[in-house]
Amino acid sequence: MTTLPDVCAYRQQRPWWRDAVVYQVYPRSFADLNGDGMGDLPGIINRLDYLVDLGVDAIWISPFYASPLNDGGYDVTDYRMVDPRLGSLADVDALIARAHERGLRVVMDIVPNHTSSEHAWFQEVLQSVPGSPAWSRYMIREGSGPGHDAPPNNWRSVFHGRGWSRLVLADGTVTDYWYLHLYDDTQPDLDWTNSEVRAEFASLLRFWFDRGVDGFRIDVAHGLVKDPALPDMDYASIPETEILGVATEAPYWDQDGVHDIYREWRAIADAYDPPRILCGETWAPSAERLALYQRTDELHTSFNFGYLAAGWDAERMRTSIDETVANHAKVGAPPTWVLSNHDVIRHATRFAPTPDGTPVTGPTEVDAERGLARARAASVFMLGLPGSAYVYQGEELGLPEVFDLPDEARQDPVWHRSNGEDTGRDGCRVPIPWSNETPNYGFGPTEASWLPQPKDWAELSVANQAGDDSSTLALYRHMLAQRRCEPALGDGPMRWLDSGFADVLALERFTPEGEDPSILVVVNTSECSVTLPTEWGIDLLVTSGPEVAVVNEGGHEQVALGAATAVWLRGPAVN
Ligand code: TEU
Repeated sequence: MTTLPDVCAYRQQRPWWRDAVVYQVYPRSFADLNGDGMGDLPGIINRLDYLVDLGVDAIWISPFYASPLNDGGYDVTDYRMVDPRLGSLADVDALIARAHERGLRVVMDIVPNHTSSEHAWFQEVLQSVPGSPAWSRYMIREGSGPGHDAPPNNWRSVFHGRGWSRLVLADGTVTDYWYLHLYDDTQPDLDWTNSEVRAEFASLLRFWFDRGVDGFRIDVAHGLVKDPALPDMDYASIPETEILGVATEAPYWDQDGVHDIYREWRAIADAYDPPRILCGETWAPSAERLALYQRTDELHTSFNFGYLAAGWDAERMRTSIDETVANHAKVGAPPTWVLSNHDVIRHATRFAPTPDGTPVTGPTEVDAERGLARARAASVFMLGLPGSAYVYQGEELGLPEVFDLPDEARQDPVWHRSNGEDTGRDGCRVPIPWSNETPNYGFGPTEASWLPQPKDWAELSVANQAGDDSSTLALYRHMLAQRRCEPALGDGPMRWLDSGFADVLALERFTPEGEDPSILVVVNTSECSVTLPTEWGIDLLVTSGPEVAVVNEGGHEQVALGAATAVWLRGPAVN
């Protein structure tokens, strides 16, 4: 067993989550121990040493509750039970214990916006007469128009198609009522004005906190409360550039009332010793609105999707960083950063150039090599930003998005609901290649794999990268080890430096006390090599790729930073 080295003494003085690098495990695709082709909790336990060697502080595990898996586990039938295909409650206990022994924290995922339609509460709806108390736990409303055969309003599902489905009871009675599902029609939205719903989720938090879980990532944290007037949504106003269409103003997103729920949850989390943490999957229309969720009596952190959406574009990255840092400072919260997760195209592919220069929003031809160089640079830059950050399983291997999955293998409801127009999110969920051996690269002990892996993944496997100093895995390990012991990194101040080039972002990280060396975090998003100012020195701590050299111009040593490359430089002590 290996244990995580302590973070530097300076950082030990503040709560872990302010600096943490949190590794997202998508459990079905991480490691399969029982050989059924689906990753499981014992598989995660088996790979904890890998995560310790990688140097992350915590793992966040996407849902492993009992579920029919219509939406990869984000459709929960029983929030107190583990999907038997993934393990048992005893496995959760063992996972927490084994992780804690190694110094790793464990964050679970809670899904409060909706349940599965197979959840006992929704089954009760289907068995009872209109207006029964069971109905008031969900967003069920009378249909409009003659015969009530039109939905109550025009809201759409994030997964394409209508956001409402007509309620048909278990005995086949077609009612005048419709239920809201902002996602799949097997994911009915709960009604958070119902006190039983509130009490149940408070009880669920305690159930898992009592077992030792360190915190929760809250699914669709911005969506629980809906405008009670249910006004139509103005879909025409959503900008075309809007990534995923969920960070926009809507009568079902980011309603003020949602903050009351998190005040209640924070009090629950704070009552534990050590206090448990809450992190929102919060899509907000602006950095200002996002920061409100991190007020001192609400969530500890939220995902910062504004930065993810900024892409590989220096100007947009800089604007997002400025807005994020300024707005988080107003509420005293650390910013967070993320580039990939189980819902978006992996950033090694998303940032890749395309033949006609159009952004990668779906299957397309890309320059994968350039994409990987950019992704590595983007990650080096992100992990130097102030606050905490998320790493999605496989990004430390530089995995690309898998665009060419056979249609019959696809499982994402987005694929089915869009009639194949939107290929969905399966391409970022392909099981991890651990070894370089086929059939499934050590994902599990049999040939089975719930999604097929590409033929050329042996070279991207952990086994192949582990001994190669130039690999993406080696880069992440080195970078995370440096980040742990540099007081100026993690949470703390930053200031911009002028690189002299619009496409080269440079910032300085330092401790307010100024006793420690500052760290310069620099990324070149252009396609040309640039020479950095002499004053920045040549003490290279981390380099994202091979195109970094120390050159001597006119007797001064300077760093020449290649295209699509990022570095951390150790600067002088500030003050
Ligand atoms: O995602 C919230 C969300 O709205 C999007 O990220 C969404 O998945 C995407 O737009 C679809 O194209 C969360 C989970 O992360 C996601 O996996 C779930 O499917 C969703 O909630 C529903 O629970």
